[in-house]
Amino acid sequence: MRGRYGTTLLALACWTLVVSLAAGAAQRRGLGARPPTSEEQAYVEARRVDVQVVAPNALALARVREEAARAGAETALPAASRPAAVDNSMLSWFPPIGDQGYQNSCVAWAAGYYYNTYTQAADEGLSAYTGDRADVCSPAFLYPLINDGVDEGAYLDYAMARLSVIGCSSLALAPYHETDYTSWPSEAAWVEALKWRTTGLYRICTDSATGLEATRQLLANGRLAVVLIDTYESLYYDYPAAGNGISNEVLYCPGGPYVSGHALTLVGYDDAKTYVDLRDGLTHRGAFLLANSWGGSWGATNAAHRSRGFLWIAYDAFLETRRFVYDAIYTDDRDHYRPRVYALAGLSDTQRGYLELRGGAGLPSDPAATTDAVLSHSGGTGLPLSNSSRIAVDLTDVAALSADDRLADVFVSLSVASGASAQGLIASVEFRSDADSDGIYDSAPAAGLPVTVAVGATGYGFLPLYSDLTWDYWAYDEIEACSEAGIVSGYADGTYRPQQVITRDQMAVYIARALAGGDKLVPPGPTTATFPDVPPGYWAYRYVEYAAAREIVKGYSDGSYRPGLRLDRGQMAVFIARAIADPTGDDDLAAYQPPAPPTFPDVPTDFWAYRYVEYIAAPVRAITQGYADGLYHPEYVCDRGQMAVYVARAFGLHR
Ligand SMILES: [Ca+2]
Ligand SMILES: [Ca+2]
Repeated sequence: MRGRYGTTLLALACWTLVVSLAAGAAQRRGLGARPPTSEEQAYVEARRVDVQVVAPNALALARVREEAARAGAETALPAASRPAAVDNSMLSWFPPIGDQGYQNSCVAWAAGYYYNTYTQAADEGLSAYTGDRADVCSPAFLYPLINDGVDEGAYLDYAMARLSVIGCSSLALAPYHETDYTSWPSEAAWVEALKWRTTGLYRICTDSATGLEATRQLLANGRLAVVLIDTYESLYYDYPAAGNGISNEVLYCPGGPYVSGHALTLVGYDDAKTYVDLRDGLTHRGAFLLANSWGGSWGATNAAHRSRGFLWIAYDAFLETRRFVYDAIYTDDRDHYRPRVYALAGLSDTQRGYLELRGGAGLPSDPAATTDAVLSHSGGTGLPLSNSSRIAVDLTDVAALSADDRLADVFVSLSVASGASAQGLIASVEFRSDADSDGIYDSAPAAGLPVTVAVGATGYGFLPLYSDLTWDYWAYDEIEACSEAGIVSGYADGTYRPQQVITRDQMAVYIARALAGGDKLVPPGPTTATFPDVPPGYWAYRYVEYAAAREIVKGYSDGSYRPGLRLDRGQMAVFIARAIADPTGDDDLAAYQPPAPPTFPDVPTDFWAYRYVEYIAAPVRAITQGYADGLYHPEYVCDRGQMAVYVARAFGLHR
């Protein structure tokens, strides 16, 4: 790879020249493969895997047999792993030759239009060759996201890496206009792009015979790859005319002054393709076939002579001492992929290039997993972003979602990099999930939006388990733990109502469920009621009876239970202490020696619930710590948030 961008300075120096040439030429052909930014280089190097050998697949071996059959019955079946010639552009998955015009979007044409169209068409059985705009990937989706807001090209490997994170939408939803290189995709395009996400990023170094063979095998396997080439004037102006490094439509060495970097797509090869290298005067064999994006009237034809737009590059050209064609880059695909969980984020900012947007699962303060950045140094720092068009963030890889689950505890995060001059805004986030994979998505909004995000800070759009909670609510973990254990559930409107005060009948329900191991395991209760004010028909009858049977509740001295009475923190201590004692009730607690002096000044030794409060406050249990003022406040009523904390700690429940 050393030397790949050895001509960077030259490339930059030549850039003005290229633009002026392009603008003045009769045929204005865009180019646009530029070196990576430092961020792009780090990103790619952290993910790209080098491949030395490609094993033949079933298609390659079938092609070998076909080739042998064509050659005649007298030819023995060769022990080859690939045929002598392959042209994947003949397959129905390959789109018609495209034309980038004078926009420098070749990278998006190679990675998006050719590579990903073909890859997805092969996966999903699409007839991309018809050019149906719904079946081909759009360069206009990718290019504005990776060009830094200017029409000066993009980094090929990074474009390929982006396919695995954001995918690429169809041309139908992201029409291509050669004058527009800054408009970001529509919401519909962002969403559609997700189904065509790839995975992985691979490089075959093509500066050796083994690398070239691996590349040929990849093509024989029915795959494509993209490649960067230093374009010289003979290619830019003269190809396919012979002379100056071109013979029999084969480019075998650079000719004329350097013009610019250019991205092309490897579609095939032919071991028998001949050309005469004027430097040695000898006939050589073997060339790769590449698709260009300079329209169908340019270049060579493919094997079917169905279309022009192609270019042959000699095998040996890859091995030139002074490299001008570089490595083969490709990916794997996600088979028949459809996202199960994604978010739509409505974001506003005046400098979109400072934003970093990603998804995650778990609490933002302690995420279980986060996605790759959907936006990062994207599209130029000088251009704005409006929340009127939302951006899709695929959460499928990070969000655990079983078939009957309601989606919760997922988020998108927006960071505004330091250096920005204005804060960002998360105006809205909608989460969509398709747990049963029927293609119909449920929808839920993030809580607590809009959120402004200061420069250098990160903001979140979080989907809580209950719509009235935020991820930083003090009892969030415990409420969730109690919910997962089946001890408490929310209201029909999706709220939890954490500040709602609980009553004595409700507390019996929570305790019974916690002890029994779920609602279904709480028995119906006896035929005769223990408390006259909790008769067999009462809604919480079986729970109160369950708690009474275990001596967790004893009722008042008049024999009543007073089910509708609000539960205070003194009573809560009694419920909890008796429930976690072994056996339940007061037997075990009788031997308990509370500390002296009392832990809380407002729960003295003669307070009626003294030993219970001390029992649950004991460091070994640490179920309560009291308030910041050092008091326990036994007279305060308990709300549903506090209850969840008591129960989760008492029963060792964790999210
Ligand atoms: Ca796919
Ligand atoms: Ca569904």
